[in-house]
Amino acid sequence: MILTRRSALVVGAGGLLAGCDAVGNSAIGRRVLRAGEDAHFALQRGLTDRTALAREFRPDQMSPVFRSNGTRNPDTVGYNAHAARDFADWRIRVDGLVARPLALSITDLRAMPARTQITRHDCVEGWSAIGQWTGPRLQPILGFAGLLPAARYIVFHCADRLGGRPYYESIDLVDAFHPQTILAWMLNGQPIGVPHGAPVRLRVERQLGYKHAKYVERIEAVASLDAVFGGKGGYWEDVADYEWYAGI
Ligand SMILES: Nc1nc2c(c(=O)[nH]1)N[C@H]1C(S)=C(S)[C@@H](COP(=O)(O)O)O[C@H]1N2
Ligand SMILES: [Mo]
Repeated sequence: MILTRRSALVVGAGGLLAGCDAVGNSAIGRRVLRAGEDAHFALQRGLTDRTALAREFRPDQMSPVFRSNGTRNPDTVGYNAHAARDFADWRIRVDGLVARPLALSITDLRAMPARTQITRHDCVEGWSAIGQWTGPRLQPILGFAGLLPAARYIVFHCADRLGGRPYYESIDLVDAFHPQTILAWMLNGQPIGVPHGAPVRLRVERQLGYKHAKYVERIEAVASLDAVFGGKGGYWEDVADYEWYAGI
C-alpha cells in the first residue's frame, strides 16, 4: 500500500512537470514540487526506519524484576506434561507457505547461533521492564524452511488460551527479518521460566509487548491474515481492536 501511494506521488510530481513547463521556475511551482519531495522523504524514512535497531541497554540498566503479564501459566494437561519434562519433547512446527516444514526442538534452538540483546519491553498497560534475551534469529530459520514467494506474514501460534481463545500474533517480513527478531529461550541468562513464555517466546523489539508471543508452538507463513482466527492478525487485535502494527 505504501509503495502504491509512493508511486502515485511520483506520478503526481511527473504529471505536474509534464503539464506545466513554467511550474519549476515559479516560486509556487517550486514549493509544490518541494512538498512532493518532502512527502517522498517522509515515506522513504518510514520505510527505512522499520529496519532500524531498537535501543539496547547495558547490563547495569536491567530491571531487578521483570514483570509477567497476560497468561502466566498455560496450565493445560499437555503444557504441564511438557513442563514436567523440561520441554525435552516440545516442538516448534514451522509450516504454511514454506518449502521444507520443520519441527524444531529446544535442543535444536540451543544449537543455533544466538543473539543476546538487552532491550526494554513496553506493555500498553503502562509498565516497562529491561531484560536480556537470548535466542536464534528468526530470519535464518525461515530461510532454512524455505519461505515461498507468496508468504507475506508470519503467524505465531501459542500454547495458551485467554478467555477461551487461543493466543496468537503475527508480523510482516520486515519484522521477521529484522536483526533483533529472535526466538528467545533465555531471559537474563537463564532458560525462560513459565511466566515469561517457556520454553520459547518471540522478541520483536520494535513493537509493543502484546506482539511478543509467549509459549510458541507453531510458526506459520501465510499470504494473508484474513483467514487466521478473527482476521486482524492477533489475539488483542481481534478481541479489543489493538493496532496490528504496534511500533515503538
Ligand atoms: N502467549 C501469550 N503471549 C503473550 C501474552 C499472553 O497472554 N499469551 N501477553 C502479551 C503481553 S500483553 C505482554 S505485555 C507480554 C508480557 O510478557 P512477560 O509475561 O514476559 O512480561 O507478553 C505478550 N505475549
Ligand atoms: Mo502487554
